[in-house]
Amino acid sequence: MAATTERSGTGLEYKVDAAAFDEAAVQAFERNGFLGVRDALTAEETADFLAQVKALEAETAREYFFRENPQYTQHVNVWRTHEGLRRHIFNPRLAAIAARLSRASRLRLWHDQAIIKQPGGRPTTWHQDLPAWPMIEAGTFTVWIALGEATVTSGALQYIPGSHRWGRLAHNTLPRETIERPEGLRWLVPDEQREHLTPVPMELSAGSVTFHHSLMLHGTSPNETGGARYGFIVNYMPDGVRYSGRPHPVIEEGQFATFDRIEGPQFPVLWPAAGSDATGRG
Ligand SMILES: O=C(O)CCC(=O)C(=O)O
Repeated sequence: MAATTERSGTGLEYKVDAAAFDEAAVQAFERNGFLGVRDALTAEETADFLAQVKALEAETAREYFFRENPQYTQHVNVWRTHEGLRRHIFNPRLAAIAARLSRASRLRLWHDQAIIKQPGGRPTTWHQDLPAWPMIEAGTFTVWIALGEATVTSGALQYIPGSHRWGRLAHNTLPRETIERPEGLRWLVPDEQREHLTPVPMELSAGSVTFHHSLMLHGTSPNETGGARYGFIVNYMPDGVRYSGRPHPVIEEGQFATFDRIEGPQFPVLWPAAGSDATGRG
């Protein structure tokens, strides 16, 4: 795929080669806290990825963490058990873009998850990721991959630009009914930001992706369509991020002491990718 610097009306970048993410693109990511990339996966990759995620749904005996709630279902850390999905999760092109945007020289996998919003799925409540994660540093971040079309009607991600610079916010102190509504956002953010809350929806075609910072405020509308919204998340972690002591499903009890670096074979290095050169084209 050719890399271009064209911009669409939705603010998505068309750049698909890490080398095309110049200093201005990196600074835009740092300023806004998110960046969409159109057609980051090929049609073949997306079709194979989606077929494998649909196969996960049909499994009866799961050897990975699975959770279902009124917002979505999550199949977590499937890279450990599903060889065919691992190649998409370890995709060196995505890891190269992640390394470029984060300016990290070495990135590990924090965890992965298939995230499926069924028809009628409730809004994903406004939140930041970091407060739910067991990390001291805020460097971890996400790529959300659309495996089918994600629209406002089906529950596309929405962001509050710049909110990653507002610190850790206390969404756990507000009930779900409050923070699933855009008005509820007002009670989460610093007082001086209350009048400046304009969510930016990231409508994505299948194979397009959006990256966001771990302190980015994000949520979704409900899925009002008749079909499931299929997304897949890869969470990247710069090497050296430390454990805060908070329990988390992908960390075993006693695996780390507070302030230990989160590392080891359960958190594999995705960048530099095995067999690639430092530009991420390999
Ligand atoms: O897919 C969703 O509905 C929510 C995803 C999310 O919260 C995330 O990417 O951190």
